[in-house]
Amino acid sequence: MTTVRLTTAQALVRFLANQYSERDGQEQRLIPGVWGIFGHGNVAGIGQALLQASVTQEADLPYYLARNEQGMVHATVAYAKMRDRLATFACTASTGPGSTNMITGAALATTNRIPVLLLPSDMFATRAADPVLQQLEDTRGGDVTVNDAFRAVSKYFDRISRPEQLIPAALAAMRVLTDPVETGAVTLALPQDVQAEGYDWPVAFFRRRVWHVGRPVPEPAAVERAARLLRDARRPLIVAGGGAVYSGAESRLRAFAEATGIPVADTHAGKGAVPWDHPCAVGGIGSTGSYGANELAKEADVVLGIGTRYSDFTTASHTVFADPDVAFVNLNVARLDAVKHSAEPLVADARLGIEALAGALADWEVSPEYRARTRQLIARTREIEDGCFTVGHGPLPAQTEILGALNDVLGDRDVVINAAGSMPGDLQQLWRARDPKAYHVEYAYSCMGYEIAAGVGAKMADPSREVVVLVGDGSYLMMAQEIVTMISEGLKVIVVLVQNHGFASIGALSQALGSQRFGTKYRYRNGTSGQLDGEILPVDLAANASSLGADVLHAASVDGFRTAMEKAKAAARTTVVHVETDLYGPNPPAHGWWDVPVSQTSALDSTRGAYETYAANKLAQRHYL
Ligand SMILES: Cc1ncc(C[n+]2csc(CCOP(=O)(O)OP(=O)(O)O)c2C)c(N)n1
Ligand SMILES: [Mg+2]
Repeated sequence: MTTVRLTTAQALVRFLANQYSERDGQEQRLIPGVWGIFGHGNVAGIGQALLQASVTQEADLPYYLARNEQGMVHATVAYAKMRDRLATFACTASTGPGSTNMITGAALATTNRIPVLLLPSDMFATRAADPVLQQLEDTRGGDVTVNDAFRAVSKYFDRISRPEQLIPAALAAMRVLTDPVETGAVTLALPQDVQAEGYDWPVAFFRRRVWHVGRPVPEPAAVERAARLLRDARRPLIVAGGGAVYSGAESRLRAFAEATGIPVADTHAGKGAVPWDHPCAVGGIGSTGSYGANELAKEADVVLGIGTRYSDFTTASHTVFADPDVAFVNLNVARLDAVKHSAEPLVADARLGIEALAGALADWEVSPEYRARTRQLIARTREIEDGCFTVGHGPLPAQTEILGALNDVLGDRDVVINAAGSMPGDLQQLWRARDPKAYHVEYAYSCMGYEIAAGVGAKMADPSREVVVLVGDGSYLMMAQEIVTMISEGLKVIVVLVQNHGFASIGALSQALGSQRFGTKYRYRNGTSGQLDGEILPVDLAANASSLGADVLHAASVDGFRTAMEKAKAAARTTVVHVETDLYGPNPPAHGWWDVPVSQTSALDSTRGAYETYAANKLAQRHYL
């Protein structure tokens, strides 16, 4: 056997540079680069290996420096999401805090089912100098380290305590990353001494490897059963989720909807699979869903879920589908999702599954009355949306007016990114996406701090698109530092910073649940009440963004915002558009419920009142059995 002597880290770098993914005959690099922040643990191991690779050109694996380890995982998720999960990055972090900073990112990746390869550094395998700086000393066991916390949020975890363990572990990692069912965070913990240890590696370990990303075919009998259910349906509804986008099923989905007349509602991850103005598109569904989609969901007798995991926001906490006899057909590559709500499962790739259903239902369509009903609901929905865009609120604009203006000024291929706060809900109802990559809202983990870091990854994934990060002041304060990475990497991103001095989202939720917006404003502590409801704080987030290297534009009105956006689009550098909006809305009218429990017993009138409403709403909640 021909071998080559390398350190474990050098071997890993060489291995990663030779991995490819392939779907439908199209190959691309699976891991085209490595994000990192160095410290002890990786500076001399992976750090040396990456330097050597770039100096000697023995491996093509560029290195990108992030400012926060959580941020680099978010950037990686955004990149992989834009690339339909066919490419991702590796992320290397130093021992202890550097590594555990990645855990939130890992959880986000796994929740969203997006591949990321995490390489936290770990304690000495030899334990020669224990306890080393940043080492958790656990009296329960000598092999416990902080990296064990990754196990709960990783789809694959291994600790490489000897160099040769890397061979099976690296292969397993690639298997999981490229498996549409299994994918998520993959973590290989790398003890710092093992990273630097030399070993004679079989040369074949480094050969070019192509990981075929499959399209599992549906079982003919399952197609038959699913088609039978749909044929009998009088008021069917499609719920399009992220799986429809990741599998590239958009054109099939449009054609299927057109041919059958089944209306298509979308989740955050599925928005844009069918363009907003398509005759079958009825908009977002669920807790923050649109009027039309939720009305159709109430009446639906058969729901065809395509690539959806049915989160509580999608089902309005199990209330949106209200027909007592509603039945489900779930087309999903993951059996986990296919069987949800006692569905007739169609376990398959979304594109192939739709093709099969289209074939089986070629001579079938919904009634003309149902098509008319859909048209009528779409028209009413449009009126509601247009109303949100033109409320004429003052003196500060309403957020919905800003979103309306943004919708106007952006092109079909421009990407909007968002994750947490009041914007995801507003966007799910109001955003008019024509392209599935144009709507990039992370709403599985809804992680504050994703937005700006994700802007970095999305722009890297497709530099030909304008990337627009929508970020609230709360999320901005949580993680804005990757603006510096945009500047250093020369990535032009537009950041729309929506300043409302607190949490519009959780404030409104708190109010609705009887908690009186307690602790949801960024205010001075009030000497009289003792609460955080004093004067507005003298923070200047625009100055902060400017200090990080971005160009900054201010907008004080909707028209001013349009002008600023035109300038930002014309700019070559990362530009932050700072706009103040009213913390109190108005936001779009709610057409769905979200189950957030209210205290059953309370000394406060507001809570007692909210509990009565809660208990009444709860009556509509059901299992779909
Ligand atoms: C990391 C994280 N912490 C807490 C939350 C809970 N949370 C959801 S929205 C929100 C407030 C967001 O504030 P901001 O970004 O200003 O948006 P706004 O609600 O004002 O639109 C909070 C605290 C979260 N989603 N993520
Ligand atoms: Mg805010």
